[in-house]
Amino acid sequence: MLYPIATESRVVVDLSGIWKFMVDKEMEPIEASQPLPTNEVIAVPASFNDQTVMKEIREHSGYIWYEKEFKIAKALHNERLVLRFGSATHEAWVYLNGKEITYHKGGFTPFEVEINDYIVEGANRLTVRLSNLLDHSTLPVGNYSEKKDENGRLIRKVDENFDFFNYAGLHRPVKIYTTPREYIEDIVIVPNVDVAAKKADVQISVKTAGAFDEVRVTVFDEEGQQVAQVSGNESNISIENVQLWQPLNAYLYTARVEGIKGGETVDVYEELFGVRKVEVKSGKFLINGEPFYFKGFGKHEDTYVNGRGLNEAYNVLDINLMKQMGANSFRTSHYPYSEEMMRLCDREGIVVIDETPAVGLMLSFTFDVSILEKGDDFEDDTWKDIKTAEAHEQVIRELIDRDKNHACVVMWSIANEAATYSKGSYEYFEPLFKLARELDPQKRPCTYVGIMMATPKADKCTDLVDVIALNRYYGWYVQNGDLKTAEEKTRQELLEWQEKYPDKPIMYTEYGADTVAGFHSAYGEPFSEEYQEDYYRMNSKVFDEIPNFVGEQLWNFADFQTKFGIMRVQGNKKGIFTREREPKMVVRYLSNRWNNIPNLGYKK
Ligand code: BDP
Repeated sequence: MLYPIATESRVVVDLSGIWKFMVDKEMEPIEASQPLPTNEVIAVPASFNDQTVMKEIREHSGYIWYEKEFKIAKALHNERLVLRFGSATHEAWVYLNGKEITYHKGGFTPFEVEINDYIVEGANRLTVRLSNLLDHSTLPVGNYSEKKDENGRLIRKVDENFDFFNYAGLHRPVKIYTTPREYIEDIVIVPNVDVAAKKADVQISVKTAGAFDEVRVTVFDEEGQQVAQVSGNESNISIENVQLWQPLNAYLYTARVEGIKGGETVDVYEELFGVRKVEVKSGKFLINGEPFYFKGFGKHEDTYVNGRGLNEAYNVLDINLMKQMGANSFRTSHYPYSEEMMRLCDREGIVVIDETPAVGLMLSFTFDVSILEKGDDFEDDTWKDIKTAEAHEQVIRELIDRDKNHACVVMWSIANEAATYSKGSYEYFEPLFKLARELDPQKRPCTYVGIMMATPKADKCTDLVDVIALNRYYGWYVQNGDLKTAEEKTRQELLEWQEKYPDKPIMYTEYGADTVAGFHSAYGEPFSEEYQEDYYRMNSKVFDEIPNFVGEQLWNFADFQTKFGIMRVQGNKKGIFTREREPKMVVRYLSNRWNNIPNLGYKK
């Protein structure tokens, strides 16, 4: 799916700004045929939750309505008009001038609809009904319940089966873009690189709607110099002396695609792409033929006021903080991030592990791993109970369709902390991995991020992954305050993985300790800034001993909002930055470590 951009043939109208807003109390029906009966307002894009000061709105579970009027310039009425949502969390019914025109389920991927048939001259009324409900069939997974209050009103409740606040709303830009009636529908770019020869063959496939006499593809380098020009929906261009896209040293070519008819360019779209090669070989993760070492983070889209809504200033700041620390990568834990962030990472050379919103696929939880390790047939209710396969398949399709051309994406993460220690998990995941591998034109490595209980003995799905990605909390959730034992456990488990799967690279995709900024302890007690630093020093030491250990992505980049609970003090405090992005003490240690670890060739 193409990102909406303005070109010589396309116009983009941004519907960001102030919308009408109301929470649906479900007392009486709200008719989309009538203007929304409210004077409340809300900013888009953003989560609605933290813009309101009313607890019952902030924590509302159920339906929410948005509305905005817009006009379309007469000059555009003959163009194809497409309404596009960057995301709508989690489920959306869209009405234009009172008519339902589209529906989408899944809160982190874009969707669009042609609106020519519904547009009127003058004011158009766009109404969106959203649901923020989650259950055992959705991604993420929520525990849904309902009850009646004393007035007989239905109260719905979602108990997040995951550790982040269930922010909702129109989180990403809502735009109308135009194309000519005959247009470029999609572009697929697959670079094949011969690193030694400094040469690349780039396959470019163009999907068009309509009958063009010619589809012309012209590739430009960053200086705007033409590199190649070819014709056809399926073409192959060769780039000599190719400039590679490297971690923290990005280089982007531009493919200018034109649909030509009667000698005229009817439609034009420009897609940026990087040329790089990603492989997993003999326990190494190679980028452009060299062993890459991941240094970075699990993140969240989470900022004050905006909640999970797009916040481009924070995106830029976060990447600048990463670069200053010598970090080179992050994982889009635990859902696909905005397209704006992915474009920024392409341009900044930030390496991304791109994750689906499959989080919470686990209906039992224990740190007592001994019960799992007794035999091969541990089974909990997860895979009998959970009904997420359809949503999972849909989001894999949508995510790969959206992000397939991004140079920054080097691996897909199919899920975070699923019950892969339970019987039934392999049967659930095997078709999803197959699908992802089939769909990805660039054939990137795939993984899932494994939970602590899924030890080398207990995990049932490791055969499916290219990289063993582990979330481990030795020294925090277990052996809390005892870093000596935690160190032994860490070493022992990593060695066990390496021995069992000598060809699979191993990395940490989470490890961390809750730390209250400003809390100090002469004894290095848990929650203090001293403990956080000691914890990271201990882990680093072990990482450096393990040859196949190819990366450290800590948890979390910044403190973030979660649901309430006795384990959380206004959110999760494992950030190495506060939610405001003030550094905790450990940032100095990690900056020093990471600035001294090369991106490529650290562990030859
Ligand atoms: C892991 C989850 C992550 C949590 C983290 C934690 O993947 O979402 O925030 O642990 O407990 O289980 O801090």
